[in-house]
Amino acid sequence: NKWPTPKQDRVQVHLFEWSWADVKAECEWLGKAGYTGVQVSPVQEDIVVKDYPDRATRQEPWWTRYQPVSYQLVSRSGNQSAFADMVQHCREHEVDIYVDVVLNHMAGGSVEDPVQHGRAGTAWQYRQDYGDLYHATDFHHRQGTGYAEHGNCQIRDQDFQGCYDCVQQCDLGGLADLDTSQSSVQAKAAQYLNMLAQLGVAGVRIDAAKHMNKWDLGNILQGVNSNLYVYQEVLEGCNELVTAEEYSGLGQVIEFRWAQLIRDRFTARDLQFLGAEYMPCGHLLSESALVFVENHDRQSNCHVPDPEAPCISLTVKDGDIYKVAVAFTLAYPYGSPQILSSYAYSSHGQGAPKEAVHEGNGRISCGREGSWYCQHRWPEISGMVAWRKRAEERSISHWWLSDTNQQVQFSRGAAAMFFMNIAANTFHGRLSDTQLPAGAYCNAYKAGCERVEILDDGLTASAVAVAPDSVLALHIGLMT
Ligand code: LAG
Repeated sequence: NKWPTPKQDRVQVHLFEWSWADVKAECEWLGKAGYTGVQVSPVQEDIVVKDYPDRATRQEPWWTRYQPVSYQLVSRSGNQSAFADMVQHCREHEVDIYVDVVLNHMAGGSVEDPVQHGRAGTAWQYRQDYGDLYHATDFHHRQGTGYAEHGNCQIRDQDFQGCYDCVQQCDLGGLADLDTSQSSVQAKAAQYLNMLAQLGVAGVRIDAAKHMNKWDLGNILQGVNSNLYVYQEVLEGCNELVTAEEYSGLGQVIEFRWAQLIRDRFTARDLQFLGAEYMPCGHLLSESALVFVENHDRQSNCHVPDPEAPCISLTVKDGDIYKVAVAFTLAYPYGSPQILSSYAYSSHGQGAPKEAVHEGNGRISCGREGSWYCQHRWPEISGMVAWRKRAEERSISHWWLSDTNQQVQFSRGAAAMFFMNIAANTFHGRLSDTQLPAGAYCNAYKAGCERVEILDDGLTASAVAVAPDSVLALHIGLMT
């Protein structure tokens, strides 16, 4: 298998907009906590935006990174040597680095735009030249809506249901759409991936994969001469012409329907119909799916109301119920989970904090006003990463749903037990058979040790109390 799929006990974190130095400083802790990979923001040269409203306190809008100018490794996060240094250091701590690669398009604009310079100084002009890398003939030129302004058609909402080729050949929001059917374009993309692999990168997220023909993408990946772990962004809505399933032969696919299911069930506060089989309009096989509760795009849609892109995920701003939903995603044996680690923002493109504050040990200081959330460090999340690791490949046993549909309990064999309460009141009672060996356990969802004793018959020795929107999670790796 050229593109190895990760085992189920893998959990990766997207350190959104972190610098290479900050990722490097985090890796030792990440490895110990059980994280096996980090997705970093796009690494290639991007556009420079000088004029933006909050430039006194914030970096440029995060989305500049999705507008490639060249494949040189120069970004806000650092240069190539800092990147290579991070990759090596993280590998030493058994943490893989995954790069978000943007192969569908180059930087956007309109045909009137003058020559500009990218972050590494590369001269580029919309659709005409991107340094020596791409020129006008490397892009799609398809008639249709928006052609006059952009020199190519623009993807319209109705295309998702009505025009398969438009989704893949027109521009995504003014971003110059590469004609990936050309072998010379494929070769350049493959060369970029090979360069990353050479530096020790273990995997790639393929940005906007839905907007590239799967055969073209397959050809690009054929040109890669090492074992890259591939996961593809195919934002499948229901009833769309381009489907997530089509891409599963090339690697994993980000399963947006999981995020949808999670949001639906947890906001309805009803834990019936919770499981892969209830995902809206189908689901990928577990080994093909990458699952998440929140991602960087969703955070922005949900935090900043956008009539054109309504909020369809739970996000960090939902508070305790979000933590429970992430914990459940980590406990449930479906797909490979990705945790988003982000910062608070209040407008769509808002950039990362300008000055990251650091702790004495060199790691980012989290949780300050306007700063990084560091969701991956929260005990509710990191404790569940360790839980998932202990559960290994075991499947679910003893699923129990309360009469009110607001508590669920299940085990992963005799290794791990998960109980969640999303009622407005504290749950008091003894748990049903946990399957666990007798002994004294700590709740993996909480910092410190909230002690729970399990008897020979797998039952709790006494009543437990689980607060509203909270979890009791036990595993054999956390006994006292
Ligand atoms: C993705 N997946 O398919 C990324 O997850 C998503 O974050 C990217 O959009 C998108 N595809 C393109 O790679 C982001 C922002 C957009 C932004 C774009 C390019 O969500 O808002 O567009 O990156 O920077 C921006 C402006 C647009 C403008 C466009 C072209 O917001 O108004 O039309 O640039 O100039």
